[in-house]
Amino acid sequence: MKMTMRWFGQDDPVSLANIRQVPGVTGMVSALYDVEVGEAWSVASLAKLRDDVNAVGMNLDVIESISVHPDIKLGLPTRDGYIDAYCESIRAMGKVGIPVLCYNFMPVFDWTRTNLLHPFADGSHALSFNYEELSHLNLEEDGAGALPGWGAVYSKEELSDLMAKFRELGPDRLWENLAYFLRKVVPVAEEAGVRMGIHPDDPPWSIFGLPRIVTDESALVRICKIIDSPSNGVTLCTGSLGASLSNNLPQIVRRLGDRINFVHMRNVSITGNKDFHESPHLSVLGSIDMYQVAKSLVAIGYNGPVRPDHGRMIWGEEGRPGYGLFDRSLGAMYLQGLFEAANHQRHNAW
Ligand code: DNO
Repeated sequence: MKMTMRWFGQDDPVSLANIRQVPGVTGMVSALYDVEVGEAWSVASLAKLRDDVNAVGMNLDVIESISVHPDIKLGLPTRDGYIDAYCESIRAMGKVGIPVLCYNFMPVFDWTRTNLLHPFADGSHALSFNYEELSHLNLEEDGAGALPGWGAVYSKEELSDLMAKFRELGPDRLWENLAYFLRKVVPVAEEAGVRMGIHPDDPPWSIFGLPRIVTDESALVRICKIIDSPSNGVTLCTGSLGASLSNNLPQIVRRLGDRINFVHMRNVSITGNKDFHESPHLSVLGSIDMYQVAKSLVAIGYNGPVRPDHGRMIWGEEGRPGYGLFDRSLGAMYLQGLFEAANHQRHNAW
């Protein structure tokens, strides 16, 4: 595997120069943050991003993400124009030589938490999710700002309208719209030499009555079967899938095999039915056996990008929730230790 880290561009309080100093991290995961959802990404802007990353001696291994316009998810007549733009962005990635694209197909909201400052006894904090608390939120009345992390994203009217449309759409038509999208974009990705990896829904269950379909092993397998191509793959996110006890991560890794195009590794502590908080990466501090995940990835011969996912905020660092430098760096080192051990165990007879 290649150890990578996410970088949110020039406005990220964590600099490329700092990430470069994390031992073993060779690749960067990034995106263009000044393009409207639905617009095509230009070769020139992507080449500039790649050059900025190359200038510190690292590779731009992954684009996370190019957002899928809601009209595509809703299957509206306008979707074809947005899909054409998406294809153009994928072609631009190919031209610039960026091999992996992470995207998601979640309606309205991407990752969802009820608290961005869940406190730990040691003074650090992380993100958490409580189903009961979520069910008391009335976003149509209070706006998206009532949901931590989604402040200024939608106006109240936009939000009510979108939520109503997706509730009416339901999961079956969302599946149809995902298939429609994949049938158009995957051939383009194949030609461009880009491997796509759909990100599981986070958390992996329906929220606010909105359909969420990328939640478990059978959904991921179903997606891979829509088009049987290495360009139509999965982002294995341990923290998203692992928030549900019914997801057996080592089994999912073995079942998906070479259709895993990207890996996010983080741990969660499950504290109740649909309740969890994020935890440090170590297996003993959360509900996920991270070594079993690393071992399974080594067993399938995974050699693509891996990134430490959300860290806690520690040592007084302030910044983007989940994306400080310090705890993610500890995560990167721990994860590399796990992979080193798993590789030895597999390849050397002691
Ligand atoms: C959260 C991330 C997600 C991810 C998207 C991919 O921290 O893992 O926001 O980037 O779902 O499209």
